[in-house]
Amino acid sequence: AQPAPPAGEGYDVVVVANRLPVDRDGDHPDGRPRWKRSPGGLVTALEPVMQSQDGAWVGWSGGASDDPGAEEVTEPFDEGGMRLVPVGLSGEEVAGFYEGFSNGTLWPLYHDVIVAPEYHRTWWEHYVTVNQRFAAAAADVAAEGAVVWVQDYQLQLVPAMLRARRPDLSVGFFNHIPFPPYEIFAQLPWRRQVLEGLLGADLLGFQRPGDAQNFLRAVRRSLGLVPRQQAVEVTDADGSRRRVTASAFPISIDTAAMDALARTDAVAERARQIRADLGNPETVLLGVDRLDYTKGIGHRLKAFAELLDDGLLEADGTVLVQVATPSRERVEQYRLLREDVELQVGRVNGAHGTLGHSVVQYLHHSYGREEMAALFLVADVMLVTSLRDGMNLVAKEYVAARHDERGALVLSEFTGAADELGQAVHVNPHDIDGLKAAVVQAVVMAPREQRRRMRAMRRRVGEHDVQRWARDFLAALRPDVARDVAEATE
Ligand code: ADQ
Repeated sequence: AQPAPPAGEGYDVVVVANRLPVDRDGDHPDGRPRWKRSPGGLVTALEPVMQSQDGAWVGWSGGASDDPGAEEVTEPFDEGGMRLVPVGLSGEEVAGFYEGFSNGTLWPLYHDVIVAPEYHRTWWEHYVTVNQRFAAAAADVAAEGAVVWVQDYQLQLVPAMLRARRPDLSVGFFNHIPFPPYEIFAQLPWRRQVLEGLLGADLLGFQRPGDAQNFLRAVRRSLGLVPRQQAVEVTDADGSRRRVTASAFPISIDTAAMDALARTDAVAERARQIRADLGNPETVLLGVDRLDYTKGIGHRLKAFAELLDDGLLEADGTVLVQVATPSRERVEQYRLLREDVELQVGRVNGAHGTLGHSVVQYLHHSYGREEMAALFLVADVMLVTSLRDGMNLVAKEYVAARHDERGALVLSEFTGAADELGQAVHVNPHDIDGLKAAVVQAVVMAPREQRRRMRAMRRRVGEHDVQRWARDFLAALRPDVARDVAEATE
């Protein structure tokens, strides 16, 4: 074990995540790297916590992969009121730890094996090495008795590695993706090591109660520990006993910020312009996803194409806008997916488009928050058809943007969001006929019915925002720190 730093040194709250909360944005004239805050709710939620508490964020700067020319930043620096501690990865580690074990093994395994996970011992070795590096970096900056909050599936070994180095810390872990049923999880050749890694935490947070149950069942089946009331008792190397709790903390969005943005004149004007550019169609359907095989984009396009074929949707008056953010483009499965989706889009447009009118507008870009808010306001029907999704924030963003209480949300029951948004039109995306019926139901939904459903969903997302998610997790992990944050940010 590494000794705790001398009193008064180190940071009281440390977040450990695969990525730092900033993206490289070129250089200052004097050659120092310039940073811009990355979009995303996690940063927004944790910023007040970090700023009120002396916070540090440990993560990979992403330098080597995004821009092969850029030199990786390795020295800690201050930005946005927190200490940022970069963890460096070699090219081989990016391939083995990130593209390999994280995105080629764990991601498909934890999403119902939609594509086949690959098991490679070299990838696992990189995963262990890199997790050690993150744990060491966090152990170095954490103050005596600090709270360390580890994020997501790339870092499942960090909790135990951290505890071995620094038993004085309170360690939390949040899994942003599903935790699979044991029958699937059991495929993993390193299942024991992963469970033991996670059990280094005091509190394990999952998106849905079902994910927490899956985890506890895996612990029982694989390690023979018997859970009681969402917790298991573990014995550490020094013989001391400790309780580990696993429960659901459904993540959310910065609801007030999305609501306020969608109410601005600039966004309203942009929404009108987008609709006009689309030819003022009667019905606009929208999909917004990372281009990922978990999102069910193919199922959505198939249902849409059949509705046009059947004449249940009019090609003339209908546009499907599909925004597909480029993602993980160096992983083979993602390249194949992109080809499939683009082929499908071409087919639908070939069959139903006319000169000057494409029925599918396919956009393979990333957009700013304003453009996203405008798109949400344009969308009469929002399509979220994931085959499996930890939460799905797009569904919540759509609801938060619709201050006019209009629009209809078609939502896959395989998302975490479906647990909370009971008034959406729920679908099983594998059932193409059911999906088609749900799309039609959403397209013809009367304004009164839209309003009734949207109001209820807006109430839920309004009350359960990402700030509350962070507060609830922290309160369960360390009530004293949660109280300090509450007082400082009042
Ligand atoms: P993701 O799989 O990335 O997240 P999601 O929850 O939908 O999925 O979040 C995507 C975010 O990216 C949203 O905020 C969305 O607005 C934004 N986005 C998508 N396409 C964009 C584009 N073209 N331009 C700009 N922004 C875009 C993982 C899990 C989810 C879980 C989250 C959070 O897979 O299930 O909800 O983490 O825990």
